[in-house]
Amino acid sequence: MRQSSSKTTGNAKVMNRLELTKRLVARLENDEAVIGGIGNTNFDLWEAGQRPQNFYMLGSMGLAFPIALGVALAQPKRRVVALEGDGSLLMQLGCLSTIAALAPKNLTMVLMDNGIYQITGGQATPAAAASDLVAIARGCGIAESAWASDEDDFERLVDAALSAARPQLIAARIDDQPGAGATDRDPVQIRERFMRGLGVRAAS
Ligand SMILES: Cc1ncc(C[n+]2csc(CCOP(=O)(O)OP(=O)(O)O)c2C)c(N)n1
Repeated sequence: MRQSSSKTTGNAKVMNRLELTKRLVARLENDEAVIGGIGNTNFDLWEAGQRPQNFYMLGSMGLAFPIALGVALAQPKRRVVALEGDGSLLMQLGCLSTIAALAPKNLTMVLMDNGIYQITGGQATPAAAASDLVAIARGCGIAESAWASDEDDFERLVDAALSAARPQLIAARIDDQPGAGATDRDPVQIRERFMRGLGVRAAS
């Protein structure tokens, strides 16, 4: 029997990662930590304005949400936001169950879904054809997971997430544009700046 695709992004508008990242950063008012995933989420976070509370993951896919989970647990009074690409999340889907089980009150996940591995040449991800990552997140136990229907809806979801009491996942369909900025390729400097930004390292 032929099965129809279970992908249900509905009428979600195709948006732009940099535009959404700028809108997100503009709504931060309380020294929130922001974790950018490898590659494009990182690059657009950098371009949206550098902050000492930003961490830019280099090298490995799928670690933005797990790193953000650690920060959220370590600093429960601080809001933590993580930005990740769809291909990277697919590499590390198990983190969604871990996050649902630990249920930090202060963690917001933003998924930038272009359906491709843009930075390595635009290969289609398997999820693009068949899987709905919001449905997967809900199935993992992150009940408050939603597709943003457009930019205004994205901002509304961000505002709600920043005062929510359960982990949130906001997914956005995005175009195939590469990231705009380019982070420093210096992991030690990135880590040290972030730790100072979070107040766990004295300024030197
Ligand atoms: C574990 C691992 N596998 C493969 C790579 C090579 N790689 C780096 S970025 C990337 C694609 C990332 O895709 P996605 O997260 O969807 O972001 P996009 O490039 O589409 O913005 C790949 C395959 C890597 N860095 N780490």
